[in-house]
Amino acid sequence: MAVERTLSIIKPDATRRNLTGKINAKFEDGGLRIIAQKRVQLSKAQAEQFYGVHRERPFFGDLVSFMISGPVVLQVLEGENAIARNREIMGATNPANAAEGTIRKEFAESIEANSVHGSDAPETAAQEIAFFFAGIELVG
Ligand code: IDP
Repeated sequence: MAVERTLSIIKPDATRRNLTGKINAKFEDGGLRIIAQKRVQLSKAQAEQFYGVHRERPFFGDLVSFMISGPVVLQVLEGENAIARNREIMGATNPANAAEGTIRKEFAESIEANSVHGSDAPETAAQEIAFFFAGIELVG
């Protein structure tokens, strides 16, 4: 297994309910290290670009509106197999299908307001990290 980095976003439904600390504890207890973190308000253009791969999906407009409905916490997580590990800790996209103990099972409100984003592959992780962070901000 290799040490990897992945982009995580704590979404507006979770920041609104003051769940940042509880979600971070799941990452840290799960063996991931938070090597960068910042709380920001995304612009519409940033959210549209970030989720550009979903532009043709019927939920795209609602997803962008949701992602700019309040602050998000952008993070880089590091650890062994971090991309897959983070997706295990997050749980399935739809909380109805998420395993016990996962972030989405415990905290997600719906398939859209599902509390966290995590990169899905090494190439997207590298792109997503570079989209939000400068190299100097990553302190491993
Ligand atoms: P992921 O976040 O688990 O990787 P994706 O399929 O990449 O899932 O979808 C990105 C985000 O779009 C999801 O996390 C969720 O917020 C939203 N989303 C996905 N599918 C639906 C849907 O069917 N309805 C509404 N929102 C959705």
